[in-house]
Amino acid sequence: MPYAIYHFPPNFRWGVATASHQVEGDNKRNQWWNWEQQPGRIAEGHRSGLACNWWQNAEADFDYAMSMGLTSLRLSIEWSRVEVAPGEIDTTALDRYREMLQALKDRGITPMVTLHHFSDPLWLAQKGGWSNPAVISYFSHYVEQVVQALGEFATCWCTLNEPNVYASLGYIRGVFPPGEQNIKKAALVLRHMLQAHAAAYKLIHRLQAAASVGLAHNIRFFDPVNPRSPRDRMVARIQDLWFNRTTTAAIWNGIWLPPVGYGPAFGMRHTLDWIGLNYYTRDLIAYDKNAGPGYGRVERTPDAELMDGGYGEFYPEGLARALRRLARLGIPIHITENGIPDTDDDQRPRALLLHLYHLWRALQGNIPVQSYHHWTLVDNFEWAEGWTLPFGLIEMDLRTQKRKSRPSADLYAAIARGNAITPELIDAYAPELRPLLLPV
Ligand code: IFM
Repeated sequence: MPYAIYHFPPNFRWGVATASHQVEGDNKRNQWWNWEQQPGRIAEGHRSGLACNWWQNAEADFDYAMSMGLTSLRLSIEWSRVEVAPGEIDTTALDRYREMLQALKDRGITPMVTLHHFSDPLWLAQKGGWSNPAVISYFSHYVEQVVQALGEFATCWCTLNEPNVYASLGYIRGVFPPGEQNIKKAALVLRHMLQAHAAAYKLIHRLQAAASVGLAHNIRFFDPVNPRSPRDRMVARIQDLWFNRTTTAAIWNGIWLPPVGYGPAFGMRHTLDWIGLNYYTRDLIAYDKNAGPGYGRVERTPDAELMDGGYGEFYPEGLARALRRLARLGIPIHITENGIPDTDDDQRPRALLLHLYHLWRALQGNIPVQSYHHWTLVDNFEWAEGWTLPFGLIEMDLRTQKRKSRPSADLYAAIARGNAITPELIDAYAPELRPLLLPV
């Protein structure tokens, strides 16, 4: 019987990731809360409501994270709680975040603090949000307050979560607020976000000598349905440029790619100490002149395995591909998100093992990955999809707030505690992977 253990590096960090609006509850002062009240915006008319009640009791879930042997937790600060009106800081909100970060410290968990994860104060949205160039100085002011108040507890800062997703879903597909379909504006929004990132990077380093600053970048592959078709290849490449390449080109190479800009991105080069990877899936793209912006239509091959709720193709190899791509930057990588929506947990154990196997392969190739954060600990509010896509290792009953561990939580805990994938875990959770992971 072949026996091989997939060991991870000694200081590798295992964690989970969350975002304020998805877990805190009662975030009534941001643009998402408003959006949720509008009919037809969220699947099945769902609302974030009390979410996972972290504002009152994140500590109960921190206990779960600790009991699983996790050593890192990515959470975000809710701008609309901290800055209730332009320039008006609510110190009691900052106190609550200090309390949460202290609670993590008490449990031996290191925080990674995201400063913006999709939700904006309503007052900012009313001023045009990220399409208004003034957002860069508004964001800097907010970041300054947060870093000064929380710097005692955190040194790892993630400025923005997925600016490419924010711009695409809010300004091209129109399924996130403000619900626009305007490519020019999407490009402007992305440009301002990246400029705000660069400004925040410099500011945080001025405020905190030990700071390590990065950004969580969502990479989604766009592969041509027919690799021999020049038109399929062309539209797949356009989507890849817009979605995947503009962000790192600006904040690492210091170059604006169209349509976000043209030529040098002054003052933006090398504004990353690390890059965060959020990886979930890929799309196969076919040329279709009626498909709207980009002329690409998403297709699936008949044999493609899909994730629940239309979340896309199950494609774990993409994680290794994305890591190889990011390795070209030559800086440390954190996997800031990776996960799968799966109510009955019949795909997640295999998904976890396969994604971690591809991560392990990347590590063997000396790709400098320092941590893995699973999305997510507890089922939470999945934006326009409401509560229909359960990503949690732990299931939550929205009505009672009762938590129930899924088998994947035990699997992930065992991997984190042992810092390895063992044959026993493969046999117990996904024996069908034996031929791939333990070949004779
Ligand atoms: O829930 C989201 C998260 O807020 C951003 N990245 C993708 C996750 C799953 O869709």
